[in-house]
Amino acid sequence: MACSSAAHMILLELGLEHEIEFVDIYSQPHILLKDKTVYAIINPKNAVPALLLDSGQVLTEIGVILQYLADLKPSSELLPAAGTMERYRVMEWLSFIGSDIHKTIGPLFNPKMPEAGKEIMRQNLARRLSYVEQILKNQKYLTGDSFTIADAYLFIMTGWQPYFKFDLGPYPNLKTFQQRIASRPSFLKFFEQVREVVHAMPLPEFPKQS
Ligand SMILES: N[C@@H](CCC(=O)N[C@@H](CS)C(=O)NCC(=O)O)C(=O)O
Repeated sequence: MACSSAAHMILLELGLEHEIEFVDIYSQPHILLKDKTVYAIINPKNAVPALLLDSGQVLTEIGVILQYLADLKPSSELLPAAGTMERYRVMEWLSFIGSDIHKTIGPLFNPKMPEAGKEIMRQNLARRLSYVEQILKNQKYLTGDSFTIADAYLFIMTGWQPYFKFDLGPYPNLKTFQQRIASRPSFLKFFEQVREVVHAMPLPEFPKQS
């Protein structure tokens, strides 16, 4: 259920042929579940996702991988054409989710992060999600009424909240957005594919939060 799940969902959304390798990012070093290959050999930055292309090149960074995939099938309309203002709007969201939401949530998973630091992160997150909540008041998705790769990314990020006990109660529009995407065939198929792995690898116990 890491951020890489957004790429997995988009692969299914686009119907692109692919293989998924699961990575245990709780083990040190991180390893591939399949054969215990040390993951840093594939991505020296040691973070998922990494996309191995037919050319042999490895592409990393979720915001870029999502654009790369969507550009393979422009007819899917998951991402407007390069150079258009609509495209920059999606990129604007990808950047905001990546730097201001994703990296605010990450520390909440870290058992070594002091509670006071986590509280600051939760406050920052609340401020940023309030902005998202306002946007979703009058439209179904982040950039309007069409689902894009940015929605998949936000969906995976905010789907983490039961794990770090961040209450989505004050964000009813965001909750509706979550439910809307959770009923997409791509998510249902994704969940079917990861269910066994997720159940076999429960997340570590997180310290209780006030
Ligand atoms: N800059 C990377 C960050 C990806 C990232 O934070 N991945 C997390 C999972 S959501 C991870 O692999 N963490 C393991 C680690 O940092 O050791 C991106 O945007 O793709």
